[in-house]
Amino acid sequence: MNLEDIKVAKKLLSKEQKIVIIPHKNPDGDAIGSTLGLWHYLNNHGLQATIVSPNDYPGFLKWMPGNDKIVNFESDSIGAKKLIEEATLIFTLDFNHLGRIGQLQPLLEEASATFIMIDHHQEPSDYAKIMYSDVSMSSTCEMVYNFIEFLGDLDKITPEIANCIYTGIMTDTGSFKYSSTTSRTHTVVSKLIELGANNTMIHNKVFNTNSPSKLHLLGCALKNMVILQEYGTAYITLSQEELDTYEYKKGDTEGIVNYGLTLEGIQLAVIFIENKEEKIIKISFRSEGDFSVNEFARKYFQGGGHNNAAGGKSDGSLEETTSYFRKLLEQYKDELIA
Ligand SMILES: [Mn+2]
Repeated sequence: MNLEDIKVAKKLLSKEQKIVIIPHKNPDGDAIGSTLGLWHYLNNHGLQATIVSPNDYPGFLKWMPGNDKIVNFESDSIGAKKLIEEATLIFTLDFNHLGRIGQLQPLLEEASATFIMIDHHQEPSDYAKIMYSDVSMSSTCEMVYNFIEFLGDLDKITPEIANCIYTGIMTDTGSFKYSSTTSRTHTVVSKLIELGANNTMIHNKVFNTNSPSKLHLLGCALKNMVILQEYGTAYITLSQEELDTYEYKKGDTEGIVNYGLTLEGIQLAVIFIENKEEKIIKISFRSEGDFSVNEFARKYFQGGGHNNAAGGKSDGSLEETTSYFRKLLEQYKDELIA
């Protein structure tokens, strides 16, 4: 954020505003942590703000303080619509393209509010008056911390805010191990603990709430894993039938894709998940090193994300999608085993 943007943001927040904060569809720890962290900050500041989520999110994120105040568009579309129409200021967090918010897209396109974007994904589109976009950041939560610092308010970070922001940094960095984790990330996290973040509690709430069926689903996924050592690639499939067998709930497949990368010599890990209702195959990509799954997902699977973590989808069947994927790998053989 440059000085001019900080000045404009300060000015906007010094006036009475009707503020709406929006995370992306299928919000993850970073999306919910950053929106709630910012929400607490604005509220404590005496500003009127509401979070509107495009849809529901996993239970392991619902312990965060303020969670019960989040308006879910799917269960209260009339209320959500009114909030967005009447908003004077809209923050969009952890995404940079209005195509990432599902059914909220037309509402935001027509909104008369001023937009502020805080995000760390590539290729931001141009809809915000203030664009705090930085792909070098570990997480949007780290950027919300910076945003509060830019406004000169680090001393206003309460334990609630610290817990929310810590959660998003932790989940987006794979517990501080991805290459996006910098010394600055650790400095921020250290500050957050000083300010009251309870790191042990957060790890327990996020990671130690598995259900037996979720672990059984993980077992099924690992059994299904196909290892293509000659391409440095491992992929997992989960059919709708398998999801149903193990009583799949939102969030149950989160993180499974990463297991492929724990194999020696594997650079690219992918999971293909059938969604009969939406008639798509949802895909997550992870890579180690230089292979850009962002480019790969953008080019072939209607998606994108970061260099080492991206998502996409396919309209074909599970079998069609994996055989298309296997064909594509031939072109990338050299890159993948380099
Ligand atoms: Mn993020």
